Amino acid sequence: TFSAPPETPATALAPANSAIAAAVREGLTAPRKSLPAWLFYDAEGSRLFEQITLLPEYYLTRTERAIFQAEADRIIAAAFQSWHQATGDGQPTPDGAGRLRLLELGAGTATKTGILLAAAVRAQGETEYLPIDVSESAIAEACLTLTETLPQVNLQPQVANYVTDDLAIALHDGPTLALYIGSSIGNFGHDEAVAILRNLRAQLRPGDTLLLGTDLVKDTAILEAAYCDADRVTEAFNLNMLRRLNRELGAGFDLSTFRHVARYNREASRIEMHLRSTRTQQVSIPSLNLSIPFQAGESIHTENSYKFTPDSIRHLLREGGFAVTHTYTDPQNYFAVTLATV
Ligand code: AVJ
Repeated sequence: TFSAPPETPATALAPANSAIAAAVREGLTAPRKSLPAWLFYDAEGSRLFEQITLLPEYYLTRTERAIFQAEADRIIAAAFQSWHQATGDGQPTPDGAGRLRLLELGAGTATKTGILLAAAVRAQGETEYLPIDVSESAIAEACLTLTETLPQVNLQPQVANYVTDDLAIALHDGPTLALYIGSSIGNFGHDEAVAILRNLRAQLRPGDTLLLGTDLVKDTAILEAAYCDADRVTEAFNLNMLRRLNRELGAGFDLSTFRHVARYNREASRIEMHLRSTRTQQVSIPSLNLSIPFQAGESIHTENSYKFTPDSIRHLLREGGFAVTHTYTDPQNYFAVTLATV
């Protein structure tokens, strides 16, 4: 039986905001201010990110897509090969046993995944796809699109947070190809990235594979332009985090007093995004009973985006429990798609 929800005053924070409140309190009261990158993705932030992926400076999405278009059939064949080597099993039987299934961490709207799914369907017909994402609306959109474009794909969506929660993937009588693409792993520092890989590894069996998409170290000017575009879409994306806190926490950020900063930290091998206060000021967040002091020039660190080399990818995967079998890249060596096996 259901009880009526308790009466809540209009000014009270919705329960969904409590994770945001905790993260904001922790990040903005620390000596070096920061906010977690997942706060970018409200409806407006997700829309702005989609716009970023279309920018001429933001080479990541289109480069990874081109790699998938060129290599998808070989990637699917290599996943079968890895399974064959570990288990001795051959191609799927007519009853469907031994079919390759695809699983995706942070599937989002799965726009690039369709290329790999289409290759799997070419190789074996019916293909199971398990998208995992925290955003129910993104998964719903992915499922809607795929149902129309690839009717031979069987969808098993799962709403879960692969960073904070243990994964629970159903057993399967054939190979699994896990996808962690789009440079999503780049938002995490080394230890957290290893933990994510181990969490995935625990759900896989010998001969299963992981396809990892990572951005590569390159010229500083190219990297910084990708995060500081001429149309200032990335600036809007960064500032939207403050707009979100104004709306959802009643915070008093004056957006005109914060500047978008994106710089490549070559020692740490990462792009760092910040919001820099142009003046000394106090920003009140009444719902958190906080007033946050800013000095002129003081910044909030909002994102890290790690850049890799073939060596650093191999080491990270090894620590996570995977061995690299194939590396696919573009002619300019801007982006790497790495296939690794358990
Ligand atoms: C979604 C994490 C891959 O780091 O390139 C794009 C996010 N931030 N522009 C990235 C992002 C600013 C993006 N990832």
